[in-house]
Amino acid sequence: MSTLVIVGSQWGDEGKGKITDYLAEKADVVVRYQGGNNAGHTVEKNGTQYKLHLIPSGILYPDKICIIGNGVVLDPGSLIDEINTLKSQGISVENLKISDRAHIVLPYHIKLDELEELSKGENDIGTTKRGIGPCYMDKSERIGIRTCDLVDPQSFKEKLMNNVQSKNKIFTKIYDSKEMDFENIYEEYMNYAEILKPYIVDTTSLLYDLIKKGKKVLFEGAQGTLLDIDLGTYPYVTASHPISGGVTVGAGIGPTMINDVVGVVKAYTTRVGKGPFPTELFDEEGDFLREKGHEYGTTTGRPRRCGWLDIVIVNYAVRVSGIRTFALTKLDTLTGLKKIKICTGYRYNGKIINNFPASLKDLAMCEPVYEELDGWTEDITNIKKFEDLPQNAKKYVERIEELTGINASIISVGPGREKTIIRE
Ligand code: 2SA
Ligand code: GDP
Ligand code: MG
Repeated sequence: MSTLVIVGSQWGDEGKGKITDYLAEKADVVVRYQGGNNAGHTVEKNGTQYKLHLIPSGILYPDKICIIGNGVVLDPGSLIDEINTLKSQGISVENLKISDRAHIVLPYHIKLDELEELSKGENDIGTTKRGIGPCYMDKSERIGIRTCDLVDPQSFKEKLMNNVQSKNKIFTKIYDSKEMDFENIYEEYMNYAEILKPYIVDTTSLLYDLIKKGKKVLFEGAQGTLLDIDLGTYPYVTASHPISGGVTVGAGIGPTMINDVVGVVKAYTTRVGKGPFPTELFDEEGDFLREKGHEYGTTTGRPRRCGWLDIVIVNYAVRVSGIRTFALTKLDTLTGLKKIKICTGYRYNGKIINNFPASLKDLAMCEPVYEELDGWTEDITNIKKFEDLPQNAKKYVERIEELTGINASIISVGPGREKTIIRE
């Protein structure tokens, strides 16, 4: 049995897509287990960039099975666009499988996401406005509509009718907004059902059989540890479980079937959306990271907030996801900086703490404690062996390893597959 979880160790956009695509070469199956088309995973092959939102980052290999698990919230229109875009780029989606238990995102979820954000004013979360939170809300409220309902016109009609009626009350009475039209949504989604039907299967039994047969499976996390609804910087989080524990419920397998966890760590930190970010930079060094690292949202295009690497956060991710090895990405972005800082702890009430606090009030009182390392100027994007990296780049990686007790077994120095250093 060989299964590996690929989890984001910060606030997302660590390069999970690149690492999943890289590791998928030696795998048989790639599974998404949470989130929806809020995610934007970029994969680069032979200079062409592919932006994936719902489809697992194994899709560029024609022989890999790509599974959208039950824990994903699926916007059918967005998925069909993604399928069509991939097909137009010559990528086969024949091996795509969609869980019959995945909840579907409906237009009223998107409208609610927009209205809720607007009504929060200054206190908005900074969501991607893809309807993700409201869809998971319906799931918890037990009024959600799943893919198995979508392909059952009678069941879909009844559930949709009830939901449109209740959502319309919210739109008109709470938000003073317009009603949505049931017929339009029904027709649109019946078309989607027709297109997606062939892909919809019981993915939990499929996955179980594949693992039992010894197939190699990757579980591709979306977003990151600090965006987890339970363990992230609540309420500035997404509505799902990006951490490795999310795999069991989101893919429908038992914890005994998970063999290993790799944490994807960006060599610095970014965050898109609102919420605390202790090592955020507001100066030209922050701008340097944003421009050199092209730190703009893959889904929304929003500029990402940038800051130094925060070891408190990374160690927290190691603990809550059981990370055993790192894939350290975007080391090349740091090239050219004279000095590079690493946050090794927080100063809180005159003491140094190393644990990430639950309360945002406490977090606001935390001041990062930095260690400063010398930078390097040499281009590292074509380096294939760790030994060949500039001395100071090696020192930076080794210091991260010392501070976390975890080895960076993969180091990424560029967006392409070939820009990857593997350490034996
Ligand atoms: P949501 O839409 O309800 O999940 O938003 C809640 C918070 O989760 C954050 N979030 C993300 N953070 C980083 N990357 C994400 N994907 C896109 C990307 C983001 C984009 O790859 O760049 O394009 O803006 C992602 N998805 C959700 C979000 O910013 C909120 O803080
Ligand atoms: P994900 O959501 O974790 O998959 O990350 P995104 O795709 O949203 O953002 C990561 C961005 O960095 C993408 O544009 C990738 O192509 C790019 N990227 C990934 N690894 C590297 C790397 O090592 N160096 C550089 N320069 N870019 C990288
Ligand atoms: Mg992303």
